[in-house]
Amino acid sequence: MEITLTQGDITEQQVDAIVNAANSSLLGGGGVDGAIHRAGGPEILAECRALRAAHYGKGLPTGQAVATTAGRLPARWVIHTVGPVHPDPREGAELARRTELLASCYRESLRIATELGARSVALPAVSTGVYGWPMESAARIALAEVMEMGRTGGLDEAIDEARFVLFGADAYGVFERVLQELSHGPMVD
Ligand code: AR6
Repeated sequence: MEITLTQGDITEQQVDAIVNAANSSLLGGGGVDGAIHRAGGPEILAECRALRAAHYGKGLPTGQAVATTAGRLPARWVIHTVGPVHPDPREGAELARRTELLASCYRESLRIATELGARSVALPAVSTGVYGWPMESAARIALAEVMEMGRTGGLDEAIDEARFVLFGADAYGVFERVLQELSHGPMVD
């Protein structure tokens, strides 16, 4: 499995599965979620409502993931995951607990992608918008988790490409630097 980085709009990615930074309600919102529902059309929301009526009466818990159709998007599936809200620094131990939940979003999303047979997956920087997670910290958690899964989770055979799609040059630059560091150690001038 290759980890790649792209700057752009996740709804335009030609991949098998697109990961959505959703909320527990699964009924839409702003940011990536709003863009995915707008571009994908009402079929996605209809499947989300059906999931709420069946298995997720109380909503999708933070750190978990679930798949629906991708509607009109150039992908086969949308995998909805719910990132954690970045904790207030005064909340102490919450940071460790929520860091694990953010890693879990990527783990669960890629596990479901593998179950579906998706060979290429586009991933957003979950929790870095409305949920307030600082980009550098989020990049480390996301990239470390996906790299680890590539090494130990059997993904190397199952998935060809995990493509992080970053909105804007700043986010792209942070992911690029962190990926370089995690792969080869810190950049030296
Ligand atoms: N393509 C790629 N990245 C995007 C796009 C896009 N079209 N649009 C925004 N981003 P957010 P969260 C970036 O807020 O923090 C929603 O209302 C954005 O710049 O979408 O997990 C949900 O319904 C940021 O870096 O997700 C939830 O209520 C990253 O995607 C809540 O927001 C994530 O930002 C989830 O908040």
